[in-house]
Amino acid sequence: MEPFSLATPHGGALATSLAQSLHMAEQRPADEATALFRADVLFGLSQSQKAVPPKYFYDEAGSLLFDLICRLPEYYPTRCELAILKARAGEIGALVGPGASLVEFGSGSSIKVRLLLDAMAEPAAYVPIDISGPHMRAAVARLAEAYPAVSMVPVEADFTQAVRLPPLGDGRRVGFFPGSTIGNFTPDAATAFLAHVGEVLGAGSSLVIGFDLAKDWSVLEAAYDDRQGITAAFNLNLLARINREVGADFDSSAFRHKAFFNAGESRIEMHLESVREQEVRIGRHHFAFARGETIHTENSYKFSADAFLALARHAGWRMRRMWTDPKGWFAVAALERDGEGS
Ligand code: AVI
Repeated sequence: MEPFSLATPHGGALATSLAQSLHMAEQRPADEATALFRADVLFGLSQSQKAVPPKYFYDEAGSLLFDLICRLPEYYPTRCELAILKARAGEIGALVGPGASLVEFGSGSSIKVRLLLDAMAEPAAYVPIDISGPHMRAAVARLAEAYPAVSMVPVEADFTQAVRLPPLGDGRRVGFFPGSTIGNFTPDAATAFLAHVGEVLGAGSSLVIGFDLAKDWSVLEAAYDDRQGITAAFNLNLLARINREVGADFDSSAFRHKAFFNAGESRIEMHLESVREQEVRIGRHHFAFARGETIHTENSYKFSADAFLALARHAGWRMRRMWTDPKGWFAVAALERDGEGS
């Protein structure tokens, strides 16, 4: 099996093997999850470019802040993607066919999935996979009321790790990976992840995936540094979480949010910049920060349609359809596993 890199800002460093970790991530006890978090933080802060993987943004507060980000006037991806899904839901439902199970990777508040469930003929099951258990369970409870005929099978797991699906019967499986979360992986990790998704979903599956398109940098930078400071709070919340769960002594007021477009890599980078020289302690570990030094917390890649297609092809998927919003800022693709289907 291919090695599979977690979505660290620099990728590869936390490479793990799917073969080694084929246990169900949702069975991981809380203390084991905390030990992993601590190890990732210690490792990340020991690098010459300090870094913390973006998956740790999403504790309860971070998930709520992310929901607020999605409603910001500057943060266009959610609005553009919703517009595409609304306009194309019928076409997507027809492509998927009747009786399919919908598997959402990183489901969050499970809002966009309603558009697909409404458009699908007799969906059999909805399987949200998310690292933020309480947030996901609240969302699933709301969905269960609205879709009583659909089995709700939430899986509390880190979807960047090896995940095994619960038994879902014989129907077709359709993956759903909206929001351009694929852009939070390095290109190599994105390819490995899409290949992994193909293996998780199995033969005959398809994947509906959203990805953000390259555009004017001023639009991009405003979307990741909003005027209300919500994205800054989202980024800084990571330090509060590290303090609380890992026992660090970060002074959040001594760091500031920084977001910029790296044109060479076609990605927005988010960092936390130290506003002064300082030292941070985690147990017996000490981390020195120079003034202006940063912790790299997230990459958000912006694709051309061709670049995305090439990436998907390397991962064993072929394009069936692709749609964009009227401004051409965001795209949704319907992919199908190579060598299968019509
Ligand atoms: C989840 N992900 C696709 C978001 C993005 O746009 O990269 C996370 C985010 N970070 C800051 N704002 C939104």
